[in-house]
Amino acid sequence: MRYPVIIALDPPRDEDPVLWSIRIIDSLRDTPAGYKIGLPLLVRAGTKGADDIASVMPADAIRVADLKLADIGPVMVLTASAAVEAGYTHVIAHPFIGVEGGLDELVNYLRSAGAELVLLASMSNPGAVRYFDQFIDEFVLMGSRLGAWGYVAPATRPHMIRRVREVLTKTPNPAAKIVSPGIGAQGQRPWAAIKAGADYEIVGRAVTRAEDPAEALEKLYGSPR
Ligand code: BMP
Repeated sequence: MRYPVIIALDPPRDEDPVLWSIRIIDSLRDTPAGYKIGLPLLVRAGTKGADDIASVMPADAIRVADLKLADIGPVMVLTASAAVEAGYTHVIAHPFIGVEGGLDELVNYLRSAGAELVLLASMSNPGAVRYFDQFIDEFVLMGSRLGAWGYVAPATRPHMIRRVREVLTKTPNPAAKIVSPGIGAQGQRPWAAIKAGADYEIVGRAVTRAEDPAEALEKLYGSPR
């Protein structure tokens, strides 16, 4: 891993999602820390396609299934297990559904499958200020009780990343991971989230839509630090 970056594989509508993703992974190989797939890929490629894509990722890559789960426990388990069985190691869920009959069942499943929970602490879109940001402390404390591996926090609002890091210092796992989208296409500069306390920056279009993804990543992040 050369860059603390997770690449978001969101295929454009006019591309074959599997071929498109494999071309990008072939270009970047193990320079990013990991790769993230989400619904744009899954609904087009299915779990078979997601499995084919996971199988070309470097063995030690973080493989995030960005399902943004928000359902009753048993249904989240059905969805998450499809992604985990396709080779993904980290699953993103919404916190606002709460623990009982929701995230508790998801966490039990993930633990039994050797996979990790990533909870949205807030989101990168401007509208998240109105609702998500109001509950960020509670969501982080909830994640801590659940043993979450990490949190999504917005690179577009670095003070919210600092806030998550601050709340984490009051928990048994202050070194929980923070992953931050919002770099490039959403306007934030590379390294801004890392400087605010994130562990990984999530980058999609600024790299994946470039003619040469490897060159684009290098241009954004420069020499490794
Ligand atoms: P891009 O760099 O192209 O803007 O992609 C950002 C990625 O991060 C997308 O896959 C999006 O679903 C995800 N994401 C986000 O942009 N904001 C959030 O708050 C949470 C996300 O998962």
